[in-house]
Amino acid sequence: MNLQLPALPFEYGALEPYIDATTMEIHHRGYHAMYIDRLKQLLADQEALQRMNLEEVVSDIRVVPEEIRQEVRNNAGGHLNHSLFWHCLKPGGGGKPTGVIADAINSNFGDFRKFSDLFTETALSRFGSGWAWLCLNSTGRLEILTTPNQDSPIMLGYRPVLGLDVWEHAYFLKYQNRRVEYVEAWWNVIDWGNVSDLYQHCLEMVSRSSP
Ligand code: MN3
Repeated sequence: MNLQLPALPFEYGALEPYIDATTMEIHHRGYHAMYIDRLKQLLADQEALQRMNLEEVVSDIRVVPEEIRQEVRNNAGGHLNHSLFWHCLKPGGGGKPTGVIADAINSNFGDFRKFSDLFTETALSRFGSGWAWLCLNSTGRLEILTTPNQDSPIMLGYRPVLGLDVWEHAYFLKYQNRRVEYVEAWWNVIDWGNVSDLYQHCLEMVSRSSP
């Protein structure tokens, strides 16, 4: 099980002016590291769980003893969700997607504008803390969904390829209560190359797991 804080391939300030350096540092070195530290404590004497990968644990959370299940759910989700969040960001990103993900978005949602409008609407509709996602469902189709707290789409049988953190800790320092401005800014720092590669990988996994 990989319980390491993934290094960011860019400086904390590299996503300015869209996401500020202080927010990035607190988010990565503070929040994400905290989820991992707590998960290590929770799993310290759970040898069977340690032999699984984290996606397996999360996809069938009942394998976790009931007394630690909710906390493992929160912190494992926190680790997986943030690892994907960083993976989908890059300085100078954004614009329209290219590659296989572009064709998939067009065929699932009509065009990029319809997709981005629906994704933004979904991110704004999340009441309180949570996430918006672009995921593959079990048949390999793309779907947009939202999860509360640190729940992972993997818990619902989806494979996420793009995730947006809409917890206030992700934007409050720069945008205060203006989630809509944060979401608009985030479109400028998406790493569509990484999203497209992950989509391709997940599509292969889906076709391998179907009969
Ligand atoms: Mn967060």
